[in-house]
Amino acid sequence: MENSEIARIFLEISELLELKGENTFKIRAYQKAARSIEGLSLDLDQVYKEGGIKALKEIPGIGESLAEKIEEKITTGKVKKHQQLIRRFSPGFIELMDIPGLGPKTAMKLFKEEKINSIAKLKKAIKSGKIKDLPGIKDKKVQNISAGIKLKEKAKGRFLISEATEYAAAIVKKLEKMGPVKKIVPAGSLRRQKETIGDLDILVTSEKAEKITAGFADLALVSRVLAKGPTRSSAILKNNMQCDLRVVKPSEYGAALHYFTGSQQHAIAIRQLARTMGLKVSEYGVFKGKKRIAGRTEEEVFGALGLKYIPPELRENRGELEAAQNGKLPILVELEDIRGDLHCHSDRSDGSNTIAEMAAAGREMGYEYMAITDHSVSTRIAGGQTEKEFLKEMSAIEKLRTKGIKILKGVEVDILPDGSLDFRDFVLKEADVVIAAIHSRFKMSKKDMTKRILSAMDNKYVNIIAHPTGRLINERAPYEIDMEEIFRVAAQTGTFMELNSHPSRLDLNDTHCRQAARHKILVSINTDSHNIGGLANIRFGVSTARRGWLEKKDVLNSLPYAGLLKKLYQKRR
Ligand code: DGT
Ligand code: CA
Ligand code: CA
Repeated sequence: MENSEIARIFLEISELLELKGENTFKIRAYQKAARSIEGLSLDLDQVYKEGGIKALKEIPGIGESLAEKIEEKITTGKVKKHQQLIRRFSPGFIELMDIPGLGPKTAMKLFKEEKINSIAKLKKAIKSGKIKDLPGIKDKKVQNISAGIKLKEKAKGRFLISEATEYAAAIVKKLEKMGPVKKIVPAGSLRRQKETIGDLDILVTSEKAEKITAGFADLALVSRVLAKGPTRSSAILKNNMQCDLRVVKPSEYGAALHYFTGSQQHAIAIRQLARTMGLKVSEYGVFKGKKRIAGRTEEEVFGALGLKYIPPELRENRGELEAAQNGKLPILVELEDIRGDLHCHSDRSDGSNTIAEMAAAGREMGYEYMAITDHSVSTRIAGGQTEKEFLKEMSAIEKLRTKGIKILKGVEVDILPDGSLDFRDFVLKEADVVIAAIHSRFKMSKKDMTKRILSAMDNKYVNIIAHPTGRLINERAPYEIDMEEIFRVAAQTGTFMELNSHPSRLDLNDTHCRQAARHKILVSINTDSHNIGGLANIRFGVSTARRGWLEKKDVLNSLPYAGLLKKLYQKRR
Protein backbone atom coordinates (compact mmCIF):
# COMPACT_ATOMS: atom_id res chain seq x y z
CA MET A 1 0.00 0.00 0.00
CA GLU A 2 2.81 2.40 0.83
CA ASN A 3 5.07 1.05 -1.90
CA SER A 4 4.31 3.37 -4.80
CA GLU A 5 4.23 6.39 -2.53
CA ILE A 6 7.62 5.62 -1.05
CA ALA A 7 9.05 4.90 -4.50
CA ARG A 8 7.78 8.28 -5.69
CA ILE A 9 9.27 10.05 -2.69
CA PHE A 10 12.66 8.42 -3.25
CA LEU A 11 12.62 9.40 -6.92
CA GLU A 12 11.77 12.96 -6.02
CA ILE A 13 14.53 13.05 -3.45
CA SER A 14 17.01 11.80 -6.06
CA GLU A 15 15.99 14.54 -8.49
CA LEU A 16 16.19 17.25 -5.89
CA LEU A 17 19.56 16.00 -4.69
CA GLU A 18 20.78 16.16 -8.25
CA LEU A 19 19.83 19.82 -8.35
CA LYS A 20 21.57 20.47 -5.11
CA GLY A 21 24.66 19.00 -6.72
CA GLU A 22 24.94 16.09 -4.31
CA ASN A 23 27.29 13.28 -5.25
CA THR A 24 26.02 10.86 -7.86
CA PHE A 25 26.49 7.87 -5.59
CA LYS A 26 23.82 9.17 -3.23
CA ILE A 27 21.50 10.10 -6.09
CA ARG A 28 21.85 6.67 -7.64
CA ALA A 29 21.14 4.99 -4.33
CA TYR A 30 17.73 6.68 -4.14
CA GLN A 31 16.95 5.84 -7.76
CA LYS A 32 17.91 2.23 -7.30
CA ALA A 33 15.86 1.94 -4.13
CA ALA A 34 12.83 3.45 -5.88
CA ARG A 35 13.12 0.92 -8.69
CA SER A 36 13.54 -1.93 -6.29
CA ILE A 37 10.46 -0.88 -4.30
CA GLU A 38 8.34 -0.46 -7.42
CA GLY A 39 9.18 -4.01 -8.37
CA LEU A 40 8.50 -5.41 -4.95
CA SER A 41 5.68 -7.91 -4.65
CA LEU A 42 5.60 -7.54 -0.88
CA ASP A 43 3.85 -4.77 0.97
CA LEU A 44 6.42 -2.55 2.71
CA ASP A 45 3.90 -1.91 5.46
CA GLN A 46 3.65 -5.61 6.05
CA VAL A 47 7.39 -6.23 5.78
CA TYR A 48 7.99 -3.58 8.41
CA LYS A 49 5.24 -4.81 10.70
CA GLU A 50 6.57 -8.35 10.63
CA GLY A 51 10.29 -7.84 10.62
CA GLY A 52 10.96 -4.22 11.51
CA ILE A 53 13.83 -2.25 10.10
CA LYS A 54 15.94 -5.39 9.80
CA ALA A 55 13.54 -6.90 7.27
CA LEU A 56 13.49 -3.67 5.28
CA LYS A 57 17.27 -3.82 4.96
CA GLU A 58 17.02 -7.23 3.32
CA ILE A 59 15.32 -5.71 0.29
CA PRO A 60 17.85 -5.27 -2.51
CA GLY A 61 18.99 -1.67 -2.81
CA ILE A 62 17.84 -0.71 0.70
CA GLY A 63 20.58 0.07 3.19
CA GLU A 64 20.51 1.39 6.73
CA SER A 65 19.63 5.00 5.99
CA LEU A 66 16.96 4.23 3.39
CA ALA A 67 15.38 1.63 5.66
CA GLU A 68 15.14 4.33 8.30
CA LYS A 69 13.37 6.61 5.84
CA ILE A 70 10.86 3.90 5.02
CA GLU A 71 10.27 3.40 8.72
CA GLU A 72 9.79 7.13 9.13
CA LYS A 73 7.22 7.21 6.31
CA ILE A 74 5.30 4.27 7.73
CA THR A 75 5.26 5.55 11.29
CA THR A 76 4.89 9.32 10.74
CA GLY A 77 3.42 9.53 7.25
CA LYS A 78 6.27 11.75 6.05
CA VAL A 79 9.96 11.74 5.26
CA LYS A 80 11.64 14.75 6.80
CA LYS A 81 14.42 14.94 4.28
CA HIS A 82 11.88 14.97 1.45
CA GLN A 83 9.87 17.73 3.13
CA GLN A 84 13.01 19.80 3.64
CA LEU A 85 13.98 19.49 0.01
CA ILE A 86 10.49 20.41 -1.17
CA ARG A 87 10.48 23.47 1.06
CA ARG A 88 13.77 24.50 -0.41
CA PHE A 89 12.51 24.28 -3.99
CA SER A 90 8.73 25.11 -3.69
CA PRO A 91 5.89 22.80 -4.74
CA GLY A 92 5.31 24.56 -8.09
CA PHE A 93 8.82 23.72 -9.04
CA ILE A 94 8.24 20.04 -8.21
CA GLU A 95 5.26 20.15 -10.57
CA LEU A 96 7.51 21.45 -13.38
CA MET A 97 10.11 18.80 -12.77
CA ASP A 98 7.41 16.22 -13.27
CA ILE A 99 6.83 17.19 -16.91
CA PRO A 100 8.26 14.54 -19.22
CA GLY A 101 11.09 15.99 -21.32
CA LEU A 102 11.85 18.68 -18.78
CA GLY A 103 14.64 17.58 -16.52
CA PRO A 104 15.51 19.00 -13.12
CA LYS A 105 18.22 21.21 -14.63
CA THR A 106 15.90 22.99 -17.05
CA ALA A 107 13.24 23.30 -14.39
CA MET A 108 15.83 24.99 -12.20
CA LYS A 109 16.75 27.42 -14.95
CA LEU A 110 13.11 28.37 -15.58
CA PHE A 111 12.54 28.81 -11.91
CA LYS A 112 15.60 30.89 -11.17
CA GLU A 113 15.76 33.10 -14.21
CA GLU A 114 12.15 33.55 -15.24
CA LYS A 115 10.35 32.84 -11.95
CA ILE A 116 8.35 30.13 -13.68
CA ASN A 117 6.97 27.88 -10.96
CA SER A 118 3.82 26.37 -12.42
CA ILE A 119 2.66 24.63 -15.57
CA ALA A 120 0.34 27.56 -16.32
CA LYS A 121 3.25 30.02 -16.23
CA LEU A 122 5.36 27.70 -18.33
CA LYS A 123 2.67 27.49 -21.01
CA LYS A 124 2.47 31.26 -21.07
CA ALA A 125 6.23 31.57 -21.49
CA ILE A 126 6.19 29.10 -24.38
CA LYS A 127 3.33 30.93 -26.06
CA SER A 128 4.97 34.32 -25.78
CA GLY A 129 8.30 32.95 -26.94
CA LYS A 130 9.92 34.29 -23.79
CA ILE A 131 11.25 30.86 -23.01
CA LYS A 132 13.65 31.03 -25.94
CA ASP A 133 15.45 33.97 -24.36
CA LEU A 134 16.98 31.58 -21.90
CA PRO A 135 20.44 30.29 -22.71
CA GLY A 136 20.61 26.66 -23.73
CA ILE A 137 16.91 26.29 -24.54
CA LYS A 138 16.62 25.58 -28.23
CA ASP A 139 13.57 25.12 -30.45
CA LYS A 140 13.80 21.38 -30.16
CA LYS A 141 13.83 21.53 -26.40
CA VAL A 142 10.76 23.77 -26.42
CA GLN A 143 9.00 21.27 -28.69
CA ASN A 144 9.84 18.47 -26.28
CA ILE A 145 8.57 20.43 -23.33
CA SER A 146 5.30 21.26 -25.14
CA ALA A 147 4.80 17.59 -25.98
CA GLY A 148 5.52 16.74 -22.35
CA ILE A 149 2.91 19.19 -21.09
CA LYS A 150 0.34 17.71 -23.47
CA LEU A 151 1.11 14.19 -22.29
CA LYS A 152 0.87 15.30 -18.68
CA GLU A 153 -2.48 16.95 -19.25
CA LYS A 154 -3.83 13.94 -21.04
CA ALA A 155 -2.62 11.69 -18.26
CA LYS A 156 -4.16 13.88 -15.60
CA GLY A 157 -5.95 11.73 -13.15
CA ARG A 158 -5.16 8.41 -14.82
CA PHE A 159 -3.15 5.97 -12.76
CA LEU A 160 -0.94 3.04 -13.67
CA ILE A 161 -2.68 -0.29 -13.25
CA SER A 162 -0.06 -1.34 -10.68
CA GLU A 163 -0.88 1.57 -8.39
CA ALA A 164 -4.63 1.05 -8.76
CA THR A 165 -4.19 -2.66 -8.02
CA GLU A 166 -2.19 -1.90 -4.91
CA TYR A 167 -4.79 0.54 -3.53
CA ALA A 168 -7.74 -1.66 -4.44
CA ALA A 169 -6.16 -4.61 -2.61
CA ALA A 170 -5.56 -2.47 0.46
CA ILE A 171 -9.19 -1.30 0.51
CA VAL A 172 -10.55 -4.80 -0.02
CA LYS A 173 -8.46 -6.03 2.89
CA LYS A 174 -9.80 -3.33 5.21
CA LEU A 175 -13.42 -3.77 4.13
CA GLU A 176 -13.26 -7.49 4.72
CA LYS A 177 -12.68 -6.82 8.39
CA MET A 178 -15.50 -4.37 8.65
CA GLY A 179 -18.49 -6.55 9.16
CA PRO A 180 -20.84 -8.93 7.47
CA VAL A 181 -19.74 -8.77 3.84
CA LYS A 182 -20.18 -11.55 1.32
CA LYS A 183 -18.28 -10.33 -1.70
CA ILE A 184 -15.92 -7.43 -2.33
CA VAL A 185 -14.87 -6.92 -5.93
CA PRO A 186 -13.03 -4.09 -7.65
CA ALA A 187 -15.13 -3.45 -10.76
CA GLY A 188 -14.78 -0.75 -13.45
CA SER A 189 -11.71 -0.42 -15.61
CA LEU A 190 -9.56 -2.23 -13.05
CA ARG A 191 -11.63 -5.38 -13.45
CA ARG A 192 -11.30 -4.98 -17.21
CA GLN A 193 -7.56 -4.55 -16.60
CA LYS A 194 -7.24 -1.45 -18.70
CA GLU A 195 -3.70 -0.13 -18.92
CA THR A 196 -4.57 2.98 -16.92
CA ILE A 197 -7.29 3.49 -14.35
CA GLY A 198 -9.33 6.65 -13.87
CA ASP A 199 -10.86 5.72 -10.55
CA LEU A 200 -11.61 2.66 -8.46
CA ASP A 201 -15.13 1.23 -8.37
CA ILE A 202 -15.57 -1.22 -5.56
CA LEU A 203 -18.64 -3.36 -5.28
CA VAL A 204 -19.68 -5.01 -2.03
CA THR A 205 -22.56 -7.29 -1.22
CA SER A 206 -23.85 -7.03 2.29
CA GLU A 207 -27.14 -6.88 4.15
CA LYS A 208 -25.66 -4.19 6.39
CA ALA A 209 -24.79 -1.55 3.80
CA GLU A 210 -24.59 1.41 6.14
CA LYS A 211 -21.96 -0.17 8.30
CA ILE A 212 -19.74 -0.64 5.25
CA THR A 213 -20.15 2.82 3.75
CA ALA A 214 -19.52 4.46 7.12
CA GLY A 215 -16.45 2.33 7.77
CA PHE A 216 -15.07 3.07 4.34
CA ALA A 217 -15.26 6.81 4.92
CA ASP A 218 -13.21 6.38 8.09
CA LEU A 219 -10.33 4.46 6.50
CA ALA A 220 -6.88 5.90 7.08
CA LEU A 221 -6.12 5.83 3.38
CA VAL A 222 -9.09 8.07 2.59
CA SER A 223 -8.08 11.71 2.52
CA ARG A 224 -11.41 13.35 1.66
CA VAL A 225 -14.99 12.05 1.50
CA LEU A 226 -16.90 13.37 -1.51
CA ALA A 227 -20.27 11.77 -0.90
CA LYS A 228 -21.74 9.42 1.64
CA GLY A 229 -25.12 7.70 1.49
CA PRO A 230 -26.60 4.50 2.88
CA THR A 231 -25.49 2.30 -0.04
CA ARG A 232 -22.81 4.33 -1.74
CA SER A 233 -19.83 6.43 -0.92
CA SER A 234 -17.16 8.28 -2.88
CA ALA A 235 -13.81 9.43 -1.60
CA ILE A 236 -10.43 10.73 -2.64
CA LEU A 237 -7.65 8.49 -1.45
CA LYS A 238 -4.23 9.51 -0.16
CA ASN A 239 -2.70 9.22 -3.63
CA ASN A 240 -5.40 11.51 -5.11
CA MET A 241 -7.20 8.60 -6.71
CA GLN A 242 -10.98 8.58 -6.44
CA CYS A 243 -12.73 5.50 -5.14
CA ASP A 244 -16.45 4.83 -5.57
CA LEU A 245 -17.98 2.26 -3.28
CA ARG A 246 -21.33 0.60 -3.87
CA VAL A 247 -23.09 -1.85 -1.61
CA VAL A 248 -25.81 -4.05 -3.11
CA LYS A 249 -27.96 -6.97 -2.02
CA PRO A 250 -26.56 -10.42 -2.79
CA SER A 251 -29.51 -11.11 -5.08
CA GLU A 252 -28.49 -8.19 -7.31
CA TYR A 253 -24.79 -8.98 -7.34
CA GLY A 254 -24.50 -10.24 -10.92
CA ALA A 255 -26.41 -7.38 -12.52
CA ALA A 256 -24.63 -4.75 -10.41
CA LEU A 257 -21.22 -6.25 -11.10
CA HIS A 258 -21.92 -6.31 -14.82
CA TYR A 259 -23.11 -2.71 -14.74
CA PHE A 260 -20.17 -1.37 -12.73
CA THR A 261 -17.61 -3.33 -14.66
CA GLY A 262 -18.56 -1.63 -17.90
CA SER A 263 -17.25 -0.59 -20.22
CA GLN A 264 -19.97 1.86 -20.91
CA GLN A 265 -19.73 0.99 -24.62
CA HIS A 266 -20.13 -2.69 -23.83
CA ALA A 267 -23.09 -1.95 -21.53
CA ILE A 268 -24.81 0.08 -24.23
CA ALA A 269 -24.40 -2.76 -26.74
CA ILE A 270 -25.80 -5.22 -24.18
CA ARG A 271 -28.84 -3.05 -23.57
CA GLN A 272 -29.47 -2.73 -27.29
CA LEU A 273 -29.28 -6.48 -27.72
CA ALA A 274 -31.70 -6.93 -24.80
CA ARG A 275 -34.16 -4.55 -26.39
CA THR A 276 -34.25 -6.60 -29.59
CA MET A 277 -35.22 -9.59 -27.41
CA GLY A 278 -37.94 -7.67 -25.60
CA LEU A 279 -35.85 -7.53 -22.40
CA LYS A 280 -34.50 -4.76 -20.23
CA VAL A 281 -31.12 -4.80 -18.47
CA SER A 282 -30.33 -2.54 -15.53
CA GLU A 283 -27.99 -2.58 -12.57
CA TYR A 284 -30.72 -4.47 -10.67
CA GLY A 285 -31.29 -7.31 -13.08
CA VAL A 286 -32.64 -8.48 -16.41
CA PHE A 287 -36.38 -7.86 -16.72
CA LYS A 288 -39.14 -9.18 -18.94
CA GLY A 289 -41.86 -6.61 -18.42
CA LYS A 290 -42.08 -6.32 -14.62
CA LYS A 291 -40.67 -9.77 -14.00
CA ARG A 292 -37.02 -10.13 -13.03
CA ILE A 293 -35.57 -13.10 -14.86
CA ALA A 294 -31.85 -12.85 -13.97
CA GLY A 295 -29.32 -10.91 -11.90
CA ARG A 296 -27.84 -13.00 -9.13
CA THR A 297 -24.69 -13.81 -11.08
CA GLU A 298 -23.07 -12.43 -14.22
CA GLU A 299 -23.42 -15.83 -15.89
CA GLU A 300 -27.16 -15.52 -15.32
CA VAL A 301 -27.23 -12.05 -16.89
CA PHE A 302 -25.35 -13.14 -20.00
CA GLY A 303 -27.33 -16.37 -20.17
CA ALA A 304 -30.65 -14.52 -20.18
CA LEU A 305 -29.43 -12.75 -23.32
CA GLY A 306 -28.36 -15.97 -24.99
CA LEU A 307 -24.68 -15.21 -24.46
CA LYS A 308 -21.76 -17.21 -23.12
CA TYR A 309 -19.92 -15.58 -20.22
CA ILE A 310 -17.73 -12.76 -21.53
CA PRO A 311 -14.51 -12.23 -19.54
CA PRO A 312 -14.20 -8.64 -18.22
CA GLU A 313 -11.06 -7.94 -20.28
CA LEU A 314 -13.08 -8.33 -23.49
CA ARG A 315 -15.89 -5.98 -22.53
CA GLU A 316 -14.98 -3.05 -24.73
CA ASN A 317 -17.53 -3.49 -27.53
CA ARG A 318 -14.85 -4.75 -29.90
CA GLY A 319 -16.84 -7.68 -31.24
CA GLU A 320 -17.24 -9.65 -28.02
CA LEU A 321 -21.04 -9.80 -28.24
CA GLU A 322 -21.01 -11.32 -31.71
CA ALA A 323 -18.32 -13.77 -30.63
CA ALA A 324 -20.34 -14.74 -27.54
CA GLN A 325 -23.42 -15.28 -29.72
CA ASN A 326 -21.58 -17.45 -32.21
CA GLY A 327 -19.53 -19.54 -29.81
CA LYS A 328 -16.38 -17.79 -31.07
CA LEU A 329 -15.10 -16.31 -27.83
CA PRO A 330 -11.37 -16.91 -27.46
CA ILE A 331 -10.13 -19.12 -24.64
CA LEU A 332 -7.92 -16.43 -23.18
CA VAL A 333 -4.36 -17.05 -22.05
CA GLU A 334 -3.96 -17.34 -18.28
CA LEU A 335 -1.19 -16.60 -15.84
CA GLU A 336 -0.73 -20.34 -15.28
CA ASP A 337 0.02 -20.81 -18.99
CA ILE A 338 3.26 -18.83 -18.71
CA ARG A 339 6.18 -21.23 -18.42
CA GLY A 340 9.01 -18.76 -18.16
CA ASP A 341 10.23 -15.21 -18.50
CA LEU A 342 12.39 -14.35 -21.50
CA HIS A 343 13.50 -10.82 -20.58
CA CYS A 344 15.32 -10.40 -17.27
CA HIS A 345 18.35 -8.43 -16.14
CA SER A 346 20.98 -9.30 -13.58
CA ASP A 347 23.55 -7.24 -11.73
CA ARG A 348 25.87 -7.78 -14.68
CA SER A 349 24.08 -4.88 -16.35
CA ASP A 350 21.56 -2.69 -14.48
CA GLY A 351 19.69 -5.27 -12.43
CA SER A 352 20.06 -5.54 -8.67
CA ASN A 353 20.11 -9.33 -8.25
CA THR A 354 22.60 -11.95 -9.36
CA ILE A 355 21.79 -14.46 -12.09
CA ALA A 356 21.44 -17.18 -9.46
CA GLU A 357 19.05 -15.07 -7.38
CA MET A 358 16.94 -14.27 -10.43
CA ALA A 359 16.80 -17.93 -11.42
CA ALA A 360 15.81 -19.00 -7.91
CA ALA A 361 13.04 -16.42 -7.92
CA GLY A 362 11.87 -17.73 -11.30
CA ARG A 363 11.71 -21.21 -9.86
CA GLU A 364 9.65 -19.81 -6.96
CA MET A 365 7.21 -18.52 -9.57
CA GLY A 366 6.86 -22.08 -10.81
CA TYR A 367 8.69 -21.39 -14.07
CA GLU A 368 10.29 -24.05 -16.17
CA TYR A 369 12.82 -21.64 -17.69
CA MET A 370 14.08 -18.10 -17.59
CA ALA A 371 16.32 -16.07 -19.88
CA ILE A 372 18.93 -13.66 -18.57
CA THR A 373 19.12 -10.82 -21.07
CA ASP A 374 21.51 -8.13 -19.93
CA HIS A 375 22.15 -4.95 -21.93
CA SER A 376 24.73 -4.51 -24.68
CA VAL A 377 27.46 -1.92 -24.61
CA SER A 378 25.69 1.07 -26.19
CA THR A 379 23.17 1.36 -23.38
CA ARG A 380 25.86 2.73 -21.12
CA ILE A 381 23.53 4.23 -18.55
CA ALA A 382 22.11 0.75 -18.04
CA GLY A 383 25.51 -0.84 -17.48
CA GLY A 384 25.65 -2.32 -20.99
CA GLN A 385 28.27 -5.06 -21.39
CA THR A 386 31.01 -5.22 -23.97
CA GLU A 387 31.10 -8.23 -26.29
CA LYS A 388 33.84 -9.69 -24.15
CA GLU A 389 31.93 -9.22 -20.90
CA PHE A 390 28.85 -10.69 -22.52
CA LEU A 391 30.71 -13.79 -23.67
CA LYS A 392 32.01 -14.23 -20.15
CA GLU A 393 28.47 -14.01 -18.84
CA MET A 394 27.35 -16.68 -21.29
CA SER A 395 29.96 -19.12 -20.08
CA ALA A 396 29.10 -18.27 -16.48
CA ILE A 397 25.47 -19.18 -17.18
CA GLU A 398 26.59 -22.40 -18.79
CA LYS A 399 28.46 -23.37 -15.65
CA LEU A 400 25.63 -22.33 -13.38
CA ARG A 401 23.33 -25.20 -12.61
CA THR A 402 20.25 -24.14 -10.74
CA LYS A 403 18.01 -26.95 -9.67
CA GLY A 404 14.52 -27.00 -11.02
CA ILE A 405 14.80 -24.26 -13.64
CA LYS A 406 16.57 -23.93 -16.96
CA ILE A 407 18.46 -20.71 -17.55
CA LEU A 408 18.60 -19.54 -21.13
CA LYS A 409 21.59 -17.54 -22.29
CA GLY A 410 20.27 -14.25 -23.58
CA VAL A 411 20.99 -10.66 -24.44
CA GLU A 412 19.04 -7.46 -24.92
CA VAL A 413 21.01 -6.04 -27.79
CA ASP A 414 20.67 -2.43 -28.91
CA ILE A 415 19.31 -1.59 -32.34
CA LEU A 416 21.54 1.30 -33.35
CA PRO A 417 20.13 4.27 -35.27
CA ASP A 418 21.27 2.84 -38.62
CA GLY A 419 19.48 -0.44 -37.93
CA SER A 420 22.64 -2.40 -37.22
CA LEU A 421 23.12 -4.26 -33.97
CA ASP A 422 25.42 -3.49 -31.09
CA PHE A 423 27.04 -6.95 -31.11
CA ARG A 424 28.50 -8.81 -34.06
CA ASP A 425 26.82 -11.99 -35.30
CA PHE A 426 29.49 -14.37 -34.04
CA VAL A 427 28.87 -12.93 -30.59
CA LEU A 428 25.07 -13.05 -30.77
CA LYS A 429 25.38 -16.65 -31.87
CA GLU A 430 26.39 -17.57 -28.32
CA ALA A 431 22.98 -16.65 -26.94
CA ASP A 432 19.93 -18.93 -26.97
CA VAL A 433 17.63 -15.96 -27.17
CA VAL A 434 18.38 -12.54 -28.62
CA ILE A 435 16.10 -9.66 -27.75
CA ALA A 436 16.63 -6.52 -29.79
CA ALA A 437 15.52 -3.12 -28.58
CA ILE A 438 15.76 0.59 -29.21
CA HIS A 439 17.16 2.73 -26.40
CA SER A 440 18.32 5.84 -28.25
CA ARG A 441 17.28 8.41 -30.87
CA PHE A 442 13.55 8.00 -30.26
CA LYS A 443 12.52 10.85 -32.49
CA MET A 444 13.44 9.55 -35.92
CA SER A 445 10.91 9.86 -38.75
CA LYS A 446 8.31 7.14 -39.10
CA LYS A 447 9.96 5.85 -42.25
CA ASP A 448 13.43 5.69 -40.75
CA MET A 449 12.28 4.23 -37.45
CA THR A 450 10.33 1.50 -39.23
CA LYS A 451 13.35 0.73 -41.40
CA ARG A 452 15.52 0.59 -38.30
CA ILE A 453 13.36 -2.11 -36.75
CA LEU A 454 12.90 -4.01 -40.02
CA SER A 455 16.63 -4.32 -40.51
CA ALA A 456 17.04 -5.67 -36.99
CA MET A 457 14.42 -8.31 -37.75
CA ASP A 458 16.39 -9.24 -40.84
CA ASN A 459 19.20 -10.52 -38.64
CA LYS A 460 18.82 -14.25 -38.25
CA TYR A 461 19.85 -14.18 -34.59
CA VAL A 462 17.22 -11.67 -33.49
CA ASN A 463 14.33 -13.57 -31.92
CA ILE A 464 12.24 -10.92 -30.20
CA ILE A 465 11.72 -7.18 -30.59
CA ALA A 466 11.43 -5.81 -27.06
CA HIS A 467 8.97 -3.05 -26.08
CA PRO A 468 8.29 -2.39 -29.78
CA THR A 469 6.84 1.14 -29.55
CA GLY A 470 9.03 2.45 -26.73
CA ARG A 471 6.21 4.26 -24.99
CA LEU A 472 6.27 4.97 -21.28
CA ILE A 473 2.70 5.42 -20.11
CA ASN A 474 2.06 9.01 -18.94
CA GLU A 475 5.72 9.86 -19.67
CA ARG A 476 6.78 9.23 -23.23
CA ALA A 477 4.76 8.85 -26.41
CA PRO A 478 5.38 5.78 -28.58
CA TYR A 479 7.82 6.32 -31.40
CA GLU A 480 6.38 6.68 -34.85
CA ILE A 481 6.42 3.34 -36.61
CA ASP A 482 4.41 1.47 -39.22
CA MET A 483 3.12 -1.37 -37.05
CA GLU A 484 1.36 -3.18 -39.87
CA GLU A 485 4.59 -3.31 -41.88
CA ILE A 486 6.57 -4.44 -38.85
CA PHE A 487 4.13 -7.28 -38.18
CA ARG A 488 4.23 -8.30 -41.82
CA VAL A 489 8.02 -8.57 -41.82
CA ALA A 490 8.02 -10.23 -38.39
CA ALA A 491 5.83 -12.99 -39.79
CA GLN A 492 8.04 -13.27 -42.86
CA THR A 493 11.33 -13.46 -40.93
CA GLY A 494 10.14 -15.59 -38.01
CA THR A 495 10.66 -12.83 -35.46
CA PHE A 496 8.53 -12.66 -32.32
CA MET A 497 7.16 -9.58 -30.60
CA GLU A 498 7.41 -8.76 -26.94
CA LEU A 499 4.55 -7.72 -24.74
CA ASN A 500 6.55 -5.98 -22.03
CA SER A 501 4.65 -6.41 -18.76
CA HIS A 502 6.10 -3.47 -16.89
CA PRO A 503 3.06 -1.41 -15.84
CA SER A 504 4.64 1.73 -17.34
CA ARG A 505 5.18 0.02 -20.66
CA LEU A 506 2.54 -2.61 -21.54
CA ASP A 507 4.07 -2.59 -24.98
CA LEU A 508 2.72 -4.15 -27.25
CA ASN A 509 -0.63 -2.79 -26.10
CA ASP A 510 -3.93 -4.68 -26.27
CA THR A 511 -4.89 -3.75 -29.83
CA HIS A 512 -1.37 -4.45 -31.10
CA CYS A 513 -1.64 -7.93 -29.59
CA ARG A 514 -4.76 -8.60 -31.56
CA GLN A 515 -3.10 -7.30 -34.69
CA ALA A 516 -0.09 -9.58 -34.06
CA ALA A 517 -2.33 -12.61 -33.67
CA ARG A 518 -3.97 -11.82 -37.00
CA HIS A 519 -0.49 -11.97 -38.54
CA LYS A 520 0.09 -15.26 -36.71
CA ILE A 521 3.04 -13.83 -34.83
CA LEU A 522 3.81 -15.31 -31.44
CA VAL A 523 3.91 -12.79 -28.62
CA SER A 524 6.41 -13.20 -25.80
CA ILE A 525 5.01 -11.90 -22.50
CA ASN A 526 8.08 -10.76 -20.55
CA THR A 527 8.68 -8.64 -17.48
CA ASP A 528 12.00 -6.92 -18.23
CA SER A 529 12.67 -7.45 -14.54
CA HIS A 530 15.58 -5.64 -12.96
CA ASN A 531 15.15 -7.40 -9.63
CA ILE A 532 13.35 -10.43 -8.27
CA GLY A 533 10.31 -8.36 -7.30
CA GLY A 534 9.80 -7.34 -10.92
CA LEU A 535 8.90 -10.87 -11.98
CA ALA A 536 5.43 -10.47 -10.48
CA ASN A 537 4.57 -7.84 -13.11
CA ILE A 538 3.89 -10.74 -15.47
CA ARG A 539 0.25 -10.52 -14.36
CA PHE A 540 -0.16 -7.14 -16.05
CA GLY A 541 1.29 -8.50 -19.28
CA VAL A 542 -1.08 -11.45 -19.22
CA SER A 543 -4.03 -9.09 -18.59
CA THR A 544 -3.03 -6.96 -21.54
CA ALA A 545 -2.69 -10.05 -23.72
CA ARG A 546 -6.17 -11.09 -22.63
CA ARG A 547 -7.49 -7.65 -23.58
CA GLY A 548 -5.88 -8.33 -26.95
CA TRP A 549 -7.86 -11.59 -27.29
CA LEU A 550 -4.71 -13.74 -27.12
CA GLU A 551 -4.94 -17.44 -26.43
CA LYS A 552 -2.29 -19.75 -25.05
CA LYS A 553 -1.32 -20.80 -28.57
CA ASP A 554 -0.48 -17.16 -29.43
CA VAL A 555 2.09 -16.87 -26.66
CA LEU A 556 5.72 -17.90 -27.22
CA ASN A 557 6.56 -18.49 -23.57
CA SER A 558 3.62 -20.78 -23.00
CA LEU A 559 5.64 -23.40 -24.86
CA PRO A 560 7.46 -26.11 -22.93
CA TYR A 561 11.26 -25.75 -22.91
CA ALA A 562 11.98 -28.08 -25.83
CA GLY A 563 9.31 -26.51 -28.02
CA LEU A 564 10.57 -23.04 -27.14
CA LEU A 565 14.17 -23.85 -28.08
CA LYS A 566 13.00 -25.26 -31.40
CA LYS A 567 11.12 -22.05 -32.14
CA LEU A 568 14.07 -19.88 -31.12
CA TYR A 569 16.60 -21.75 -33.25
CA GLN A 570 14.31 -22.06 -36.28
CA LYS A 571 15.32 -18.67 -37.62
CA ARG A 572 19.04 -19.49 -37.65
CA ARG A 573 18.60 -22.35 -40.07
P1 DGT B 1 -12.10 4.76 -15.67
O1 DGT B 1 -12.51 4.89 -14.25
O2 DGT B 1 -12.12 6.03 -16.41
O3 DGT B 1 -10.79 4.08 -15.82
O4 DGT B 1 -13.15 3.82 -16.43
P2 DGT B 1 -14.40 3.01 -15.85
O5 DGT B 1 -14.85 2.10 -16.92
O6 DGT B 1 -14.08 2.40 -14.55
O7 DGT B 1 -15.51 4.12 -15.71
P3 DGT B 1 -16.28 4.72 -14.46
O8 DGT B 1 -15.48 4.66 -13.22
O9 DGT B 1 -16.76 6.06 -14.88
O10 DGT B 1 -17.54 3.80 -14.31
C1 DGT B 1 -17.46 2.48 -13.87
C2 DGT B 1 -18.48 1.65 -14.58
O11 DGT B 1 -19.79 2.02 -14.18
C3 DGT B 1 -18.45 1.87 -16.07
O12 DGT B 1 -17.51 1.06 -16.70
C4 DGT B 1 -19.87 1.59 -16.45
C5 DGT B 1 -20.67 2.04 -15.26
N1 DGT B 1 -21.19 3.40 -15.45
C6 DGT B 1 -20.82 4.51 -14.80
N2 DGT B 1 -21.52 5.57 -15.20
C7 DGT B 1 -22.34 5.13 -16.13
C8 DGT B 1 -23.35 5.75 -16.93
O13 DGT B 1 -23.61 6.96 -16.87
N3 DGT B 1 -24.01 4.96 -17.79
C9 DGT B 1 -23.74 3.62 -17.89
N4 DGT B 1 -24.37 2.88 -18.75
N5 DGT B 1 -22.82 3.03 -17.16
C10 DGT B 1 -22.14 3.76 -16.28
CA1 CA C 1 -13.45 3.57 -12.70
CA1 CA D 1 -16.13 5.53 -10.96
